[in-house]
Amino acid sequence: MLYEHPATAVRPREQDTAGGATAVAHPNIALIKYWGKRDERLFLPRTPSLSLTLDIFPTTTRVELAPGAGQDEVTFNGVPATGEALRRISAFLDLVRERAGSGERAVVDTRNTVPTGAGLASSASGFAALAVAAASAYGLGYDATALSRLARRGSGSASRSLFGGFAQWNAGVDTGSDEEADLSSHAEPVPAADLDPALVIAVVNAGPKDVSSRTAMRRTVDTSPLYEPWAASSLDDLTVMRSALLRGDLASVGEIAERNALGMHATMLAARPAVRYLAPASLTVLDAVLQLRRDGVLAYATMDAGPNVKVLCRRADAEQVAEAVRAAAQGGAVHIAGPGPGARLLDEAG
Ligand code: 2P0
Repeated sequence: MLYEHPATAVRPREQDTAGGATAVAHPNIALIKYWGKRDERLFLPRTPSLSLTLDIFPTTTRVELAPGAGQDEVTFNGVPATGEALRRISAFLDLVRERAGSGERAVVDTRNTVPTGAGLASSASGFAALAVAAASAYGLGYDATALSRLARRGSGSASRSLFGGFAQWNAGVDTGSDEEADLSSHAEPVPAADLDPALVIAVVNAGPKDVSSRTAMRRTVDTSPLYEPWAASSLDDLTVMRSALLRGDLASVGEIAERNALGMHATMLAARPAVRYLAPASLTVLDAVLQLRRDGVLAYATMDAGPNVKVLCRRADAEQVAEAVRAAAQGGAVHIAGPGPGARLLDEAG
């Protein structure tokens, strides 16, 4: 072992902060879904989407420049990333390096707090945290809007996790210019009256999915006869939901979210070959949500590219809703989330 003089054993603080940064971001759940790209390279969506950023399961990511290293080194919860996961992170860092005019590789340490096998996607919080940490480590000096655009290039839904509470990801303009499209496609906060919302997440199946959302949305756009009608109605859903949010009308917000999600699943079921994420237990939870409504509780379901069901309700009703869906979720875990903060840098003290 090399002897280190005590004075040099601890790296000077300035050196540590100059080429490294740590960021935290939370997942978001779309109430108006992002389903389909019009440009796969730039991650431009077919339609705008609207989400709620959650206050649970944050991802914390540290990016440290590694002068002289030949390649990026990435760990997820301490386990080295390889293959496609490593390639995606490295490709994203290439974009950051291109903008920063840097050739330096990085060491990326990502910690996800989603319980193992919770069956909840972490690409939104993951790429939002990575975008914020990498932009800072490479000295890009981006504001939240620029960071949202950047996060979009890692995973579309990550663009929304830059903002807390309700956020809309704009599809962006189509003028024929890539630059104008890129600049205009980012998320922004959505004004809302106080809805006191909660999302009750019923984990129906925690296993990995057969078809990735990226593949499934591409297949849906390419082959589903129901895709265009859903995309058109999704634009209307967005407009109506924004005014429901403004007047604090949780029942309307919930109704629109539920029909938008069911419609998205219908587009996939009609794809060729069909993509079916819903499991028998998903339908049992949907039945429980209907029963809650019959009992006078405002509860509305939404589902993403998987069998788990998220139920929008009032915070005050969340425990009751959780109890009802727990019975229906056939042994799966149930989590209660509220509105959470946007992605942010952590100072060195954490
Ligand atoms: C959403 N989903 O709006 C929709 C609803 C899943 C269903 O965004 O290809 O992982 O990385 O841009 O963001 C999941 O898609 O896809 C997603 P890419 P992403 O939340």
